[in-house]
Amino acid sequence: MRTRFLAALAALALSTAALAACGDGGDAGGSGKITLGFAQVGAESAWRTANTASIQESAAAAGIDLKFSDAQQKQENQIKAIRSFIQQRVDVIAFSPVVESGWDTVLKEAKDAKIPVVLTDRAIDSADESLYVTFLGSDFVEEGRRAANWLVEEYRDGTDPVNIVELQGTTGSAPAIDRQTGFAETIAADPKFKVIASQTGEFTRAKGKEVMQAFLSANKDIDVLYAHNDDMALGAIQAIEEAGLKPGEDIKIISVDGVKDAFVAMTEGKINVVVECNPLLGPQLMDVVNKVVAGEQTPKRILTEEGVFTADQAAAELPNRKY
Ligand code: GYE
Repeated sequence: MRTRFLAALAALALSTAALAACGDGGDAGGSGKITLGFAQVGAESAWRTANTASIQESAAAAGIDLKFSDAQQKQENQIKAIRSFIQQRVDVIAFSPVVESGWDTVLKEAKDAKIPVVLTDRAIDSADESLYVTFLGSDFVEEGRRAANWLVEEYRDGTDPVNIVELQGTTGSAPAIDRQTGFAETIAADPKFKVIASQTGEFTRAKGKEVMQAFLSANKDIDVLYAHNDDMALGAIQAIEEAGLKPGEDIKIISVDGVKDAFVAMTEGKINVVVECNPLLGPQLMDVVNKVVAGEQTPKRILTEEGVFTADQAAAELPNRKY
């Protein structure tokens, strides 16, 4: 009788230990694996498609149970997804915030439920840094500076005004805000550079084309297009060609991301320069998730390394592009 009681006690202790090993979030998948809830922005661009694939593949490779949600570029959908991850008691929540502000309430809920949050790709604007463990992604202000540095160099010798139109990313998103800031602060040193029109193209091809058409009909002398991502630049190229102009020549084009199609356009001389932004964040994210669950320290900011490619480098680089 006594042995049976002790055995039962031991079994109870074991299962309690197994439960504890699942972390504060519990074993939401019921499989003993780490469960990661990921709230993606949407599927607005080739960059995003590559980012999603990287996260899905890396989760599978790391044996992490991934619960994936696509917010279709809507903050309310991301908030819903995060609340549902909290309810399911996942071990870690990661997300790429569609816009910068308005996250404190839901992230406080995650914190109260003791579920760690990792920001990937895009940052939030919050005074409370305790709401997330780390932010993994690019330096978008630096990308804006790099875009402008090419322009400054390209027009170094002239004194004529340089009329720039800007296709911004999703309004209120970190990459749109920061890419505009870095670019503006760099061209401000020379008054010949003038941003004559600036509007959102929501990071999509269709909207990039539509807004470029509007820019072209409202402005006679456009020298340069600065697009916050490749998809908008590729849409704009169609609008420029349909207006009977040569992209890359009549209008110089600067873009950000570095997806394959943009490299193809560079080899055709239609885009002049691309500032790279790496979407392949999956492996680093899984690494962070494993560390967070193991209770290890991670740096508050993890930066991705990126380059700049000009049209004359495009053909050689194209076969190396992974997205
Ligand atoms: O540049 C754009 C995408 O947040 C860095 O989002 C990302 C941006 C990327 O839609 O193509």
